[in-house]
Amino acid sequence: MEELIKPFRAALESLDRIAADNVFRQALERLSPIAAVEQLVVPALEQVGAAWEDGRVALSQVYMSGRFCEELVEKVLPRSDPDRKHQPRSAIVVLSDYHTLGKRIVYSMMRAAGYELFDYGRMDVDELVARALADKISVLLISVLLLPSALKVRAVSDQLKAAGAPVKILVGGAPFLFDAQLWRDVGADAMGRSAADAVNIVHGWMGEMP
Ligand code: B12
Repeated sequence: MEELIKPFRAALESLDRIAADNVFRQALERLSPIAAVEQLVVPALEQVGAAWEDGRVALSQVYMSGRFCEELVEKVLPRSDPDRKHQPRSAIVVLSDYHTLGKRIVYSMMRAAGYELFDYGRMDVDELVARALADKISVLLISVLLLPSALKVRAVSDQLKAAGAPVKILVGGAPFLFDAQLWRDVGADAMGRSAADAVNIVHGWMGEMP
């Protein structure tokens, strides 16, 4: 897959949607859709992000790369699987910031693995707490890519605990990848590095739940 990352990234950075689509199709000839996303799309976007940090690409290129990838992912990841699992009431959300691609991938992967969960889209703390309580959520997946958003998980956790709601919080996204201790500091129950982690962790929790 390594050899496809370079041309895929080049296609993204030159805003060549057709070339990006072609490289993605080549990946799909060898890999499942979710594996193609995790092994091609995610590393390529990370490299585009790193190039932006070094001043080698413009923010507009990062933005368009994200948009192209969203379209590709939307086309190939299944929205549902008929073989649903018995499971705790679950929801996924982007807390406060506007980085939506990671959440979309985790959501699709969870659903492809047979989990049904609410997609809350993007919310701020108060709205999220109110909605999770109203929906009687037991497992809350939170995606953030900005550090200030990550720090807000603490308020979500505290408010849910104060309301006596036994909600397990699973977090993921860039700030938690940069700082391996951060998930504990903000009161989460676990951190996942990938969409596959999300499935495995929730599966593990199911065994512990009534
Ligand atoms: C694309 C991108 C954007 C796009 C977003 C487009 C979109 N629709 O999502 C745009 C251009 C809009 C953008 C804007 C900004 N961005 Co930006 N962006 C990125 C970039 C390059 C890639 C993010 C991405 O989509 N990756 C691909 C997805 C699939 O990966 P992912 O989100 O990490 O998700 C995977 C895992 O983390 C995990 N995961 C994610 N969520 C969850 C949840 C759970 C429960 C689990 C288990 C797992 C999990 O699974 C996913 C699949 O493998 C990152 C760089 C990086 N290293 O992450 C910066 C980055 C996140 N951005 C950053 C910044 C600073 C900004 C801006 C403030 C820039 C600016 N000055 O305007 C704005 C803020 C916008 C806002 N208010 O939210 C910083 C954040 C630093 C920080 N931690 O605080 C980063 C890290 C770049 C950097 N190193 O500086 N950005």
